[in-house]
Amino acid sequence: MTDIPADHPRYESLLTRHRIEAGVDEGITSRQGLIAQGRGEAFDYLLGERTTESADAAERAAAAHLLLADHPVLSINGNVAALCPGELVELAEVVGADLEVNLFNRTEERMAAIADHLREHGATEVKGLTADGRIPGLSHERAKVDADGIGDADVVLVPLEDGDRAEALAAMGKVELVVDLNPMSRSAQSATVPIVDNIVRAVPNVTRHARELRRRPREDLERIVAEFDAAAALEAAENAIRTGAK
Ligand code: PTJ
Repeated sequence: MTDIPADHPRYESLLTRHRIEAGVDEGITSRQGLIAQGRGEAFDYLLGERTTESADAAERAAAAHLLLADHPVLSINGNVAALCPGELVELAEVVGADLEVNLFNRTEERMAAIADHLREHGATEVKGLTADGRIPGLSHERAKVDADGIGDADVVLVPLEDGDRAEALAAMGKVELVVDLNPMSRSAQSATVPIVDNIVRAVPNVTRHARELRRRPREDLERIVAEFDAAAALEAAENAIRTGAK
């Protein structure tokens, strides 16, 4: 693999791409994950590869939801595991969430490889391998969840999710925090909180907000959640793509 010079104008983007390639080589990321990454990169390029003001507000609202939750769960797929495993473990610790491996293209080998990878990055418990729960309305493999994980969660962070599954999870009545660079995707459209930002920037920023908010009274968190407007966030993201607005 060629070294990327740190002064390359798209250094971060190329580094992220290499993490996905390594994920495929290690059996963590699916080959379809490469295509998903390409789609994401195109939107990130149009967004200026930065966290917009509206994405930052969504990340703050997501942090408030996670802190208010009775049982928050962070759903991990093959792309997310390759891109920011340590950052997800840290967020789970700060908000007291479970980590659950939940794959679109589920194989036992990838489930185990991702769970091991998360443990190597500090996770103590990783859910998803029991698979004794189901998401109603989806075909067999894609529907599998842990009954005491996503099955029981009231708030779920679902990054880079297929639209179909995001909608099915939302239909279960869960508060769904979606990270997706495409504001027009069905996942972003069905989210309680759509975060239109790159997962590598979004997760550390949700953690930063959670650290800042965790000592605040419950009423403050409830107000942040109530004031968040998902439709306005999607509109602001689309506007940022079209006009370059902050
Ligand atoms: O590991 P698996 O088997 O669960 O499969 C995961 C993928 C991502 C392959 C699967 O869920 C899939 O096919 O997803 P889609 O339908 O391609 O959707 C992925 C969405 O995530 C697209 O809207 C992309 O724009 C967006 N996306 C891609 N990379 C990033 C991203 N959003 C935020 N950060 C990224 N780095």
